[in-house]
Amino acid sequence: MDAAVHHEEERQDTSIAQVVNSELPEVNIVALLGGVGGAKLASGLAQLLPPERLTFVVNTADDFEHLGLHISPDLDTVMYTLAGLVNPETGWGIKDDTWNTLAMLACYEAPTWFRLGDRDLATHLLRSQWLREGFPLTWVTRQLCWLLGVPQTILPMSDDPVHTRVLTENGEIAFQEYFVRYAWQPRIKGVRFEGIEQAQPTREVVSALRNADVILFGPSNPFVSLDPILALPAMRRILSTVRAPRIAISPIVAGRALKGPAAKMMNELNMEASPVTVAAHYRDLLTGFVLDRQDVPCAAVIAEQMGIRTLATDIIMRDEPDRARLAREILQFALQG
Ligand code: FO1
Repeated sequence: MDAAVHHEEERQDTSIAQVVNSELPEVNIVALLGGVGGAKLASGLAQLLPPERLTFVVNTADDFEHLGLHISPDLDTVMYTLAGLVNPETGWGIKDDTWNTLAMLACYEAPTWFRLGDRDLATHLLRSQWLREGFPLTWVTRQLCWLLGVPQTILPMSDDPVHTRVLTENGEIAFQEYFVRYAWQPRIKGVRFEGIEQAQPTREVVSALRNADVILFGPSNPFVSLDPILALPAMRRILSTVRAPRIAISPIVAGRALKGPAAKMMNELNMEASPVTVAAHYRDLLTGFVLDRQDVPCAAVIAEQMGIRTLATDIIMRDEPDRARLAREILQFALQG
């Protein structure tokens, strides 16, 4: 490695150590997350900060009942990622899982479009049993995390059922049907969150947000991953009255989604697939916005038109060191504000 580059990296490492460990030892980070992008950011943060400083508030509107089991895909994606168990190829499910149950289900002509691995099934079996016994999802998630050795706090956004429904050109369908079964091909006309008016953010979520020193909005799909969290009663009011800096990370780079259908959805909803659209979507809740260097012209628009501070950097997380580097840059940016 070039000596100057090495020196620069050393300097950055020292400065984040100062920012995170000595200058501000009491930094509590809360990140609102959903899906694979959110899990990658969580793992970057987990490389930098002590676990007791990290709380991840995760979308549960993707949850659904399948073959009699309660599946919480976004919670599991974050949990498996932090446990070092996630399948690196898909970003969801368990690495080196086997598919014997799925093969047997196929023999019975049961639905196999939602691919449940043999090991992954254990999580759904146990979660479903505990929920049936009356334990809240927050408790179930804490138990699973503890048993898998995940020391950070993962909180479902709510213990109440919320279900994303996607309005397509062919009618309304459940989120996992849209996302997995139909591989997000139907054109969308809108989304709604069934049950959201009756659902409450949990006490744990509200308390984490009130005690946060920095609140991050992960690089997740704004419409189906973060909007369900933000649509919970009182959530927007809580977020706009806390003093902590609130920083969103763009899920869009150069007109394309980092993963999944965010850009396609924007096009179909007659919006430009751009970080400006994402920043405008959260506008009144944000104090800062992180976008990719490739979108640097958008930074000026966001800063000037919305009065939101911006950081342009490389936001594509290709590997573990990338995740830690981005997390570090985001925290430095947040804590400068
Ligand atoms: N995503 C897929 O694209 N295909 C699948 O078959 C699939 C199965 C699956 C099983 C368990 C789990 O926890 C997640 C799974 N996912 C699958 C991912 C998941 O449904 C989506 O990534 C999220 O809901 C969107 O955030």
